[in-house]
Amino acid sequence: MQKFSHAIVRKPCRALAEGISSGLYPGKPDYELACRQHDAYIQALRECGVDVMVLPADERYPDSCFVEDPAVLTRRCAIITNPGALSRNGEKEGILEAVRQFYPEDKIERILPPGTLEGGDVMMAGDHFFVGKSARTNAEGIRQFQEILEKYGMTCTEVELEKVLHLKTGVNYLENDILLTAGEFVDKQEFISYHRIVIPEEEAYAANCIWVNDTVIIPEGYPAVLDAVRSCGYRTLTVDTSEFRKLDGGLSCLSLRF
Ligand code: CIR
Repeated sequence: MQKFSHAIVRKPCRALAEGISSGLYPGKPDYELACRQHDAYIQALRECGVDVMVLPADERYPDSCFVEDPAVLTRRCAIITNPGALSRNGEKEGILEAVRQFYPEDKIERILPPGTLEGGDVMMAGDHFFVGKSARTNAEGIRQFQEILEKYGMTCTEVELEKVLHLKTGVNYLENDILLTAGEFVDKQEFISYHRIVIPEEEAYAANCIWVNDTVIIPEGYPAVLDAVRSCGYRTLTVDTSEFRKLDGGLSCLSLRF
């Protein structure tokens, strides 16, 4: 199934090592290695049939390679978010420029202060969206997001986060009613109607896989997740994300797919 034809990524910058980190995965990212891993990531997206727009590194924003957070791109509109992390808030302007090349001005919406929202808290399941209330995404951001979706005939469900950074840190939709779930999302009422693949604690990071046109891209080094996804019948590709993991970043964070 061909669903995504485009992706937007931004090259990691040298300031990457100064990005926000919870310390869950220790160490500072190595810039050169991060660039090689990022190139491999782009290659994997291309193998899934998407045309990848590669934005230049932006040294002003250490976390700017995580392009998923300043925008949400849907079939019907683009939403420029208002990232809750102060050091990242300005990333929205750079992503707006890129988004303008794909969406007409009247289909570009914005989350405005005091609302905050980051794309990592938004999981798309067809025309329905799950949105995490987190340290980065507040109630007003979710209210605005819901209002925008309604305007375009789409819907959303709010999910209260307890522990993780973003919603998609722990739950990701692989299409076909299948979810990858870890930790606090395994038993969440909101996901009960889906077929849930439960990820063992020691592989929780790999809950953040991405479905791209019937291929699932999985972080390298998570054999239980790889097996589970393969047994659902998906073609799989693996990409090493060790340097992005040190900043709590995963596969979904590194691109906007649409
Ligand atoms: C941050 O804390 O904002 C970055 N270091 C990681 C962002 C990861 N993005 C995502 O989960 N969508």
